[in-house]
Amino acid sequence: RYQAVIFDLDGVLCTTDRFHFEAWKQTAKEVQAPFDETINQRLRGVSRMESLEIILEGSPLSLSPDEKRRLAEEKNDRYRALLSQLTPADMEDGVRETLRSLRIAGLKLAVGSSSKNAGFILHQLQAEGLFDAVCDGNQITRSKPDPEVFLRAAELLGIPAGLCLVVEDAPAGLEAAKAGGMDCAVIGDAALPFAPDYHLGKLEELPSLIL
Ligand code: G16
Ligand code: MG
Repeated sequence: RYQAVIFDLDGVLCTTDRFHFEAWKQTAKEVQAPFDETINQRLRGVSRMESLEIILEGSPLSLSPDEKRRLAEEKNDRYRALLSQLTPADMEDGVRETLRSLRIAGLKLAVGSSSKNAGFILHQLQAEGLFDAVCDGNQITRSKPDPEVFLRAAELLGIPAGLCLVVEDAPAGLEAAKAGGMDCAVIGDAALPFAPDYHLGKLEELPSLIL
C-alpha cells in the first residue's frame, strides 16, 4: 500500500553513527562534558549545531558563538576524516538486496537525512544510483524532529506523504516522520517516545512486512 520508502542515512543505510560518536567524544572531552551512548542517542538525526548544544548542556564552560562554530567545524573535520575510509563494503549486501526488492515491487526510494555530508557518504558507498531522490541537510532549514526533510523528499518523489513509509533509527526521526503524516519503521533498540508502526531488528525484515 506504500508507494515510496524514505530512508534515514546514518544508522539505517550505513553505520556512520559510530563515526559521529567517535568525533563528538573528543569534543565532549574538550568542553569537560560527559558523553555516553544515552547522550549520543539524542544527537541522532538532529543538526550539527543542535548536537553541540546538547553536549554543552553537560559542560561547565560558557562558550561564545565563535568558539561553538570552531568546535563544530573541528568535529566535522574529524568526522570527514573517518568517512573518507568508507567503501562500498560499508553498505551491507542485505541493505542493497532490500533496496532492490522494494524497487522491483514498484516502490520509489529516497534518502531523508539531516546530514550535510550525505552526498559524500553516498558517493563513498557508491550508492547514489540506488535512489530516486536525495534530500539532505543542505536542502532544509529545520532538522528532525521537524518533518521538513521527509516532506521535501516526498515532494521530490512526487508521492503524497500519506503513501510514504519512513525508515529510521532515531527518536527524532520517528517524531519527524509522524509529524509529517507518514508511517515509520524503526530499526534497533533506541528508547522511543511512542511506538512506531513497525519495529525491525534489521532492514532486511522490511520487504516481508510491507510488500
Ligand atoms: C545525521 C546524524 C546526526 C547528525 C546529522 C548532521 O542525521 O544522525 O547525528 O548530527 O546527521 O550531520 P552532519 O554534521 O554530517 O551535517 P541522519 O538524519 O542521517 O540520521
Ligand atoms: Mg539516523
